[in-house]
Amino acid sequence: MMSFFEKTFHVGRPNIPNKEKVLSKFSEVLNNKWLSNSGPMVQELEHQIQQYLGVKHCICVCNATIGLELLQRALDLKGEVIIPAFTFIATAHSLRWQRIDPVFCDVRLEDHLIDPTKIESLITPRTSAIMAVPIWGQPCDYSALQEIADKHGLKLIFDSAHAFGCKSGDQYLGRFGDAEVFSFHATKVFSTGEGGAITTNSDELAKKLRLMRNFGFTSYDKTNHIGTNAKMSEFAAAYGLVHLDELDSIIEHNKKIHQAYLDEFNEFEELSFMDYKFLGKSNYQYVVALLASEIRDSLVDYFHAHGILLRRYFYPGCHRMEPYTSHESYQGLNLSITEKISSEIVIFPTGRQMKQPIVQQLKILYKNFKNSFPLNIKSR
Ligand code: T4K
Repeated sequence: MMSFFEKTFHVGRPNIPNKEKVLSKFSEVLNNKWLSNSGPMVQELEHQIQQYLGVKHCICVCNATIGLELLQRALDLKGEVIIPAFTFIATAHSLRWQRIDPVFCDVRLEDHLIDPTKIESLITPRTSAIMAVPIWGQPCDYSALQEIADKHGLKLIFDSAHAFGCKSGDQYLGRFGDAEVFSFHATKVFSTGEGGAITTNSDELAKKLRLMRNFGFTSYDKTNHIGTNAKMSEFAAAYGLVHLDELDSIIEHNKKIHQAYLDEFNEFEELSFMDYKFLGKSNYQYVVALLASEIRDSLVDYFHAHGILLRRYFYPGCHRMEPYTSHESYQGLNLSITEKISSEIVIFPTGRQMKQPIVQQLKILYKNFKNSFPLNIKSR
């Protein structure tokens, strides 16, 4: 088939920052002869993130999945932890990797966030924490979650992988609960290639996390904690320092692209784009749409055939993936909203690869899809 576009568009295509500046920073790393173990680049990045988010401590790590595991260990989580079923599988796996059982809670239809009204019935004597996810960079219902956590003596942490640069009201995410974990993966709005950070206002927790990130060493020959190697390299931090300077302009660009999708696709009743109209600020990292489940997969296939790599994040839902789906304790779950969203969701590309005229072209491609699709597309 002749491709509609000359190049391929990816969901998650990195926004590469100024190349000369990146290479110059890499050169500094080489001159420093300091490549890892909390060197000057990591320290500077942590300092700048603390300033940017207005949080007391930022502990950079090698990726968010390891960051989640490190945090769960530092807080001594055990037994069961309640998480949303609608999230990337790393949220669940980070727990199970440490033999903690994720307990899946359903989400809200309107914003895909964990539904606080469904949490209390899932709490058992084995529950040690709630780990919520500000999905698509939308703030969670922090006061409701904190109230439940306090009432039941649970820790409250956030897998904020999507939410760097987002605000709830006038507060940047990064200061809620006991701690939050961000992802700086290549596909994220702010990136260090691979990487992530744990942010917290607790001095004690931050101190423990810093030690545990580096094998538990307190001095050359002494450890006082079990630890692992979760360190970020100096090259990753150097890239991050350049990227951070460009973050606000990337978010501005994403915002315009998001608005172009809303405007261009407005005429299609059956395809609805999420509008980030919450009180606060979005990073517009994900362009999320919902489409009748009977045609969602055909749309994805059609667009892929034309070089537009739409994604079905997070189909089919964590509870429908191994090792959870086959395990008896996850049988008979009623997670109807998670299942509805995962069967209808489709993510469109954004970031610097996208320009407004390309969104207009995508609209034409969508019209062609509708014309070629044999079924009558009804509104959702
Ligand atoms: N919690 C949540 C809620 C998360 O969403 C994530 C990660 C995590 C925790 C864990 O964070 P990390 O441990 O990764 O820091 C991607 C990302 O790998 C993952 O970080 C992200 N969430 C997830 C939502 O998406 P895949 O399997 O979809 O990625 P992949 O390899 O298909 O790449 C996406 C697209 O980007 C492809 O079309 C190729 C393109 N791409 C990718 C890379 C890496 C590029 O053009 N350049 C690149 O360098 O998971």
